[in-house]
Amino acid sequence: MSESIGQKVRAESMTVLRGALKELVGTVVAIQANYYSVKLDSRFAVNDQADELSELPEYLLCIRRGLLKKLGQQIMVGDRVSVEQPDWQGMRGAIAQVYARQNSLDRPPIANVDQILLVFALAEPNLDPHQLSRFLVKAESTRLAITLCLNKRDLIHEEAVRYWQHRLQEWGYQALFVSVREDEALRTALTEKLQDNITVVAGPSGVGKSSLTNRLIPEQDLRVNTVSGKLGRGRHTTRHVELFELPQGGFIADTPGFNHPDVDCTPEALSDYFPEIRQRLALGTCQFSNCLHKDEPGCAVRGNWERYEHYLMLLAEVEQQQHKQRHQPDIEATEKVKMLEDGKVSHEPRLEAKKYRRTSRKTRNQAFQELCLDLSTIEDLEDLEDLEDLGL
Ligand SMILES: Nc1nc2c(ncn2[C@@H]2O[C@H](COP(=O)(O)OP(=O)(O)O)[C@@H](O)[C@H]2O)c(=O)[nH]1
Ligand SMILES: [Mg+2]
Ligand SMILES: [Zn+2]
Repeated sequence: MSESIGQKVRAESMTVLRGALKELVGTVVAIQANYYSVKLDSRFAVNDQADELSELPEYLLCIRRGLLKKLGQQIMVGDRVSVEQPDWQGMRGAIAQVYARQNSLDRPPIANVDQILLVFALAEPNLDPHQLSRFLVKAESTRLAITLCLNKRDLIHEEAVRYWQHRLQEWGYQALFVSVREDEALRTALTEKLQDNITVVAGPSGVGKSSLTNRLIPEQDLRVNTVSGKLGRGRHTTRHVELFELPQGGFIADTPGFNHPDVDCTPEALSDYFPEIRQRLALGTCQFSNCLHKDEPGCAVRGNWERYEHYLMLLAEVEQQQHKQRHQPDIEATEKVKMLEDGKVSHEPRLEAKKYRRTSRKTRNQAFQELCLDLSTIEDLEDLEDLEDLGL
């Protein structure tokens, strides 16, 4: 009647934008020294004088507010933060608040990770089922969601693709088959998995992790996104952890590859990292609650499934590790010394406690560290505050 739909929508979006801009919120995408590159959630603000929408810079180079420093509040890549005192012209700001983290990983140091994109190649290098299993178990032990992506589809026949598809389905994984080199629609194929998530890419070297990441990020973002660029340093060093924004929303971080992750969980935890075992235990229970599914009677897991053999091999490996740890000369760590009522001292092995201990966050972080290997922690150059005095 009076208002056109267009006007109404515009008025509503202005209200939303006004609301959003009461607090500037964004995601930390890179850190260097005491500078934090923050990707803002909203790209537009209402210009007060003209009452018009004006476009803002997407990224602000921020320092940390003094109070956060005093509180010892660390800021990580992936953190959600609020920004104050924006200087739109100079594209600067100050981080005033860090929102609670959903999770955080030690290496690479990234907060609020939603999933691991595990990349393997179907050929060059050949897909080794044992290596894939090892990576999958390692990834599962972080408890993050896993997307398995098999690359270099262009190098093998369609028949072989179907073969792997079926085989991995039996393992409990719905893998994506792609060719980073040839798929025109690569981005579309991955959109659903990556959209609005923080994804960390992992996998052996040479499988196409960096090629994949680079294909997904628009060229101009590779340039503007970076703190190091603004500080006049090189963009891509291995020590540098950086989230790149995806056109469809969400962020992705590449990691360097390596080939043989250590599986270092307890023997009791291992079964939880196999979808096939989880599935079997959902349908039936083993006779013994502490069943390791090896040769115990009444086991619901043991059987004729492909990766049972992988499970047994990894179980032997983690049992051996545990055995080594228990027989370390450090008695304090492996024995519980107890004073008995009659004054005698008993030495109990600490086995029981360990056995029923759940995988700690620490262990999961370590798992992730090894999965992504040698991205060293960014040195937090807290002492170099004087750079701020230079007006940076
Ligand atoms: N044939 C083929 N080669 C690819 C594909 N994706 C990547 N490569 C090649 O695989 C090699 C390793 O790629 P890179 O991205 O460096 O692997 P990363 O070590 O996992 O990061 C490079 O020579 C790429 O050009 C693909 O889909 N098909
Ligand atoms: Mg690489
Ligand atoms: Zn069992």
